[in-house]
Amino acid sequence: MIGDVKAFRLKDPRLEPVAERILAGLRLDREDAILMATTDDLLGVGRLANHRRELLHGNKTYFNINRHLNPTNVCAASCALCAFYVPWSKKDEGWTWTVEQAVETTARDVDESVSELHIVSGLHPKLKIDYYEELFRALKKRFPWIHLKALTMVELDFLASLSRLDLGEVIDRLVAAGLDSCPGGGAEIFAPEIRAQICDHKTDGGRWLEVTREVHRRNIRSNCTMLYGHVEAAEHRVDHLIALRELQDETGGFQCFIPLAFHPENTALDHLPPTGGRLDLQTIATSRLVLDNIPHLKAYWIMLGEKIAQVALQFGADDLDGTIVDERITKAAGGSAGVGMGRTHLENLIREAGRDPVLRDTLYRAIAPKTNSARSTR
Ligand code: V47
Repeated sequence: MIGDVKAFRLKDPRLEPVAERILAGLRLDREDAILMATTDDLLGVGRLANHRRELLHGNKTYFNINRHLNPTNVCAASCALCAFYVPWSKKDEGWTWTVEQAVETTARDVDESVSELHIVSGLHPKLKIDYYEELFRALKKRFPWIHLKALTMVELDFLASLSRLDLGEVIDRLVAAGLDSCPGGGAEIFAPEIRAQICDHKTDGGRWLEVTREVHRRNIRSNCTMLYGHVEAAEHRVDHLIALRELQDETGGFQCFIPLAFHPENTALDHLPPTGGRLDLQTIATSRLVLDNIPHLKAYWIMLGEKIAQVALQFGADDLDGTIVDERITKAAGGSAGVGMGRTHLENLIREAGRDPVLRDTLYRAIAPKTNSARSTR
C-alpha cells in the first residue's frame, strides 16, 4: 500500500498537496475535486483513486447476476437526454405490459441463480401505485428469492403526485408490496441550468435528494448516479458529487455510485459526441476520491463498454454491475456493449484486469459459489 506521495508518480505538482490529504485520509474540498476533474495528469488521479479503492476493497471486484425489467417506455417527461421513451401521444409505438405480461417476460430469463431484478419504467400517466403494488406482489410470489431493486426517485415522485398520495405513504405501500431497494437513476446533473437543457420537465435536483432522504429514512438502501459527457462542465459534476456526499453524511443510505456515460444517438442531443475513454476514467477516479463516504463505485459495463470498464477497475471502481440480459435504455441510445453477459465472461473480465471477482447480492453480501454447478447463469 502506498505510504509516500512520491509513489503516486504525479506529473502535475498541483496534485501533491491533495495527495498528502488523501494519504492522511482527509476529505477533498471543491477546489481539490475540480483539480482532479480537470488536470492533464490522468494517471496521477487514477493512482490516487486506486489507493482509495484498494483501502476500501483490496483486490475484490463485485458483480451480480441480475435482470432488467422495463414494464413500459411510455413517458410523460420527454427528456432530451433519453432515447428510450415514447411520449403519451404516440403510446401505441411503445409498450406497456400488464402485470401478467411483465411476470411472463421476466420468467423467460430468470432461474434461481438470478438474485436481483432491476425495474425502471417511463413515467406512464395511467400506471398508478396499485399497478406497481400488484406487479411487485406478483413478482415476489413467482420469484420469492429475488431482490426487487425498483423505481428511481423520479418515478417515486411521479407516482406520489399521480396517485395523489403523500410520498411517505407511497414508499411504505411499495415496500409492503415487495420493494427491497431503489436504483440510482434520474439524478443526471443537479444544476438547474443543465437540467433545463437535458431533462427540463422532470423532478428537479433538490426534490431528487429529498425523495432519497425519505427512502433512506425508512431504512431502504438506494444507489446514486451522475450522467456526464453532455452539456455539463467539470464544476457541475463536482457540485453534483458534493451534493451526494452531503446527503450520504446525513443518511448513510447510498450503497453505490454509478457514473453514467452519456450516449447521444437517437436523442434530441444527438449532435453531441459520445464520451471518450479519458473523460470516462477521470470521472470515475474523481468520483472515487470525492465520494469518500459511499462504499461502492460501479463501472457500468453496458455504458462504458467492456474494455473501459476493465481499466476502470484500476481507476477507483470496484463493481461491474451484472449479467443484465435485456437492457433497453443504453441500447436505444446507440450503446453497443451487448445485451447480456455470462457469469463466467464477467469473472474472466475481472480476472484479466488483475482483480478477484466476488459474486454479490444487491446489498453487497458475498454469495458463496455453488459447488454442484452447471447452473444457468447467463
Ligand atoms: O436514469 C438515460 C440514464 C439511467 C441515457 O442503480 C442515459 O444499480 C446515457 O440509472 N445515455 C438509467 N445514460 C440507468 C441507471 C442505472 C444503471 C445501472 C445500474 C443502476 C443501479 C442504475 O440512465 C437514467 C438516466 O440517468 N440515461 N438516457 C443516455 N442516452
